[in-house]
Amino acid sequence: MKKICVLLLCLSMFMNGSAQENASKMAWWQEAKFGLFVHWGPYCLYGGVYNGFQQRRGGAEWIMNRCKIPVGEYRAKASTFNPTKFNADSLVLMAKKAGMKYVVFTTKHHDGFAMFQSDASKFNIVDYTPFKRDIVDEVVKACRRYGLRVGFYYSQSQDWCNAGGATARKEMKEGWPNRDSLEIDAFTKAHRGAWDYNQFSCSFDEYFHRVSLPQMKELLSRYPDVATIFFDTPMSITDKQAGEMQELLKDYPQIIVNDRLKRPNFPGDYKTPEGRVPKREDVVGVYWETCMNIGSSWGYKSWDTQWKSSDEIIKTLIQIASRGGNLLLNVGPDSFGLVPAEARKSLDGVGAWLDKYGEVIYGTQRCDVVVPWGECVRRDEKKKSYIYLCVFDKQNDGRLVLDANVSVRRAQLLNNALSKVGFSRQKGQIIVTFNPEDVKDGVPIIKLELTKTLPSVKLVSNTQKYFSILDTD
Ligand code: JFZ
Repeated sequence: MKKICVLLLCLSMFMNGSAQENASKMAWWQEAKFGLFVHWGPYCLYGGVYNGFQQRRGGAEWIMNRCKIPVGEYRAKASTFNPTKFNADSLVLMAKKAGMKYVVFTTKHHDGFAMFQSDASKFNIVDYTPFKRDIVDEVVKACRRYGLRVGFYYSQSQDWCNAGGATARKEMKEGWPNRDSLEIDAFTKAHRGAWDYNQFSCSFDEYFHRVSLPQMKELLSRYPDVATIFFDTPMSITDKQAGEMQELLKDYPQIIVNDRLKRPNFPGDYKTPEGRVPKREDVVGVYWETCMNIGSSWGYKSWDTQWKSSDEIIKTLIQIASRGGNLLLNVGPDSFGLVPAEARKSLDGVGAWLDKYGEVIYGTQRCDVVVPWGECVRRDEKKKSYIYLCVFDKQNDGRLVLDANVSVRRAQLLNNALSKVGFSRQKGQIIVTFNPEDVKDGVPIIKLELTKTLPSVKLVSNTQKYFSILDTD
């Protein structure tokens, strides 16, 4: 009996230990809340247009697959990639000015082109183009220079130009009106999504050990300070292969890994809902990050018009903070290496707002006070807890009711320190009154200082809970 008690004690100490290690590893990430996603590669040369046709569906970074561009033709296009106006400092300073604390950069997307020098595949920015500069290296150094952490997006399974890489099947009707569409659809059906013989001239396992695993080794050995890895579309990678990839990461225990290496046995450190703010009940007790486009495509789309405004992004940031997550907001640089002006304009507005109201976002916690007129965000400090009331309801008359069993010491309108805010407590509700006329700059935000700290929230990663992430774009 005594031996069992000792064993259980050791186990609980180990579990607590790993939970504590996890919490410290995730601490910067939970504080950061807001990062820049960058999807960039030779697909930007098409801008979502092939043979004069706008691709009919999906992100422009998928154009090779959507339009079934032959490997040789795509490689030839990629060999002209020469983004002479690219400046890593400008990209990272744009993120910093927007209030972003980390950058996640596509080192290799599904097309198989590496944005870094790689001995594992010469299909890369240094060896295959007139540009010859190592873009990943320039981005990493700029992030270090300006104090942002850097993460690598890496497509570990799909690779449409290196033989043996996986190829998710898409029908021609989602690409362009190719007169051979019927024949092509029959071919991709018969060849696991592939549209070019070069794509299956060897096995996936051979590809994985010739390109995928060696490139991850190259990246980790060159940049041991990389902060996060964003794997994507697991496809048919086996647990054994995923285990080999995870084994690589064991030597870098501080790296935060997402949940897309392989499901369900590799849940990673955080969940990755895509393009949306998840339901509260779907993200209880876990770390998570919404990845979202600032336009309508991850990769540069020359005819994009659906740019999110600063106000929309701010509202999304608040909604995500209220549910305890992070926002990874994506830009797609064009063929010159420039971020579209519309994206930069929206990011400038977000940065100006965060300069004033960053305390509502950075380092905050999930708040389970749900209200019909907006969102509540929680902040815990050593001896105090605060709740920020963010009022989205434009028709609000200045009277806010919260079903919250808390006691308030002080209330202030962050938008106007001179404006009076009233509060009272009635039968488990808090009633707050403020003057909406005193708010001239967007979302009214009332900061409630509580008389007591709220019970701490334990978050776990490596959970079995995950979203049904499809292997598609
Ligand atoms: C994948 C990629 O195919 C896409 O190009 C981009 O890189 C994005 C960040 O990740 O696309 C996905 C992955 C998952 C979902 C949707 C698109 N999903 O969970 O619905």
